[in-house]
Order: sequence, then C-alpha cells, then structure tokens
Amino acid sequence: MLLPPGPVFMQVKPVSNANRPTILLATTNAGKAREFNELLREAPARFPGLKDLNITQDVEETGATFAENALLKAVTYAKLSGVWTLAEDSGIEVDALNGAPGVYSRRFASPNATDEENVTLLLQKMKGVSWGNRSARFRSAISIASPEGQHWTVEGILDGIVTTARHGAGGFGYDPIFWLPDRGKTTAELSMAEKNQVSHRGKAAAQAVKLLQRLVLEGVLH
Ligand code: ITT
Repeated sequence: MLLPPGPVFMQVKPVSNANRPTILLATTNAGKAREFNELLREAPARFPGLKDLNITQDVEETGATFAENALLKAVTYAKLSGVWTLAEDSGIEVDALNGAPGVYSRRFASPNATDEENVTLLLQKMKGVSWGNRSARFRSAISIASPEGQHWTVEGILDGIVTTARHGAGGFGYDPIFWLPDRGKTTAELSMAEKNQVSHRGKAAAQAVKLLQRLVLEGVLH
C-alpha cells in the first residue's frame, strides 16, 4: 500500500529503549545498583540486573586487586548469561592498616558480614589512631566484557578520612565513617547526586559511559 506523502520527520523512528544494546549490570549489592542506575543514565544501553536475567550464581572473588576481581566478575557473568556484562569491584583502603581491608572490604568482619559489622570492626581497629593518620580511599574498578571474551577496565578513586563515629544515613557500606575534608561531611551525609559527582564509582562510571559510546559508534557493541 502506498503511504500518502508526509513530513520527513514522520519517517524517523525514535530510538526506543528496547532497541538499545543490552548490558547485564552484574551486582548483588543494592547500594551499588542504585548508584549505577543513576550513573549509567547517559549510556547508550539498557542495564537489566542479575534477577531480571534469572541469574542466581555468585562469583568467587579470588583476585588480588579490584581490577582483577571486576574483570573476573564481568567475564564470568558474560559467559554465563551470553550477554555483554558490566561488573564492578570496590572497597576502602586505610593507610594506618597498610591498605586493609582493600579487596576484602565486604568480607572484613566475616565471610557474610553486614555493612554494620564491617563498620564496627573498622572503627575498632582505628581506635586510638590520631586524626592525622586516618587517611583512606575508596577505589572502584569497572569491567565491561562481551560474551566472546573482549574486555575493558576503568578505575576511579575518592580520598577521605576515617571518622571516629558514624555520621549520616545515606549511601551504604563504609559511607557513615568516610569523611570528605572539602565537604565537611561523610559520604553518608551527601545526597546520591552529590556522592555520584565526586565518588570513586562516579569517576569510573563516567569513563565507562564514554567507552560504551565509543564501542557503539565503532559498531563493536550493538
Ligand atoms: P558485587 O560483587 O555483587 O557487586 P559486593 O558488595 O560483594 O557486590 P564488592 O565485592 O565490590 O561488592 O565489595 C564492595 C564493598 O566495599 C561494599 O560491600 C562496601 O562495604 C565497600 N564499598 C564500596 N563502595 C562503597 C561506597 O561507595 N560507599 C561505601 N562503601 C563502599
């Protein structure tokens, strides 16, 4: 059937979310997932979670660095799911503890420790440490992997100070005891938008978004 002539713009299909490439957001951490949902809004993809793809398997984090663990998770979940995957490994490094808990941040107090238990243990270990010696940093490594095994990794850092008590109710993990000198607040006292602007995860995610835009332009991701 012949269509009546119409304005050219009527023939341009809007790019709907369904036409975007699918990237599995492979995290079991609800706090991280909330932040990523904001941080990845400008990315040229849609990001279902593990539950959306009915994936229940956990990946053991055996790497010695955040980058190794992020890559391990991204590559394993991409193979498992058959779709492109974004995974992150993150944590806190405390100078007075020679970089601990580092890659063991989630498992600091015990293998299945809660955020509450990990924070309590860190405050305990830092008891008596002077204010000048409480420097720390959050690190985030994000890896993106294709089911065929191609992969890319980007990283972000946020410097801060470990407080002597909890302040604030936002964020997750060690946020209530991670103080930013230039804000005069812990990361648990920032709004999510404020935290995302300065955080380790925000910095790594900004690079990940640029990388995804390039991969789409080059036709690698479609
Ligand atoms: P997935 O591996 O499934 O993503 P996970 O909670 O096991 O979830 P990680 O192994 O990367 O994630 O551990 C990250 C831990 O580091 C997290 O549980 C927090 O305790 C801490 N952490 C990371 N980013 C943080 C942030 O932005 N604020 C506070 N704590 C953070």
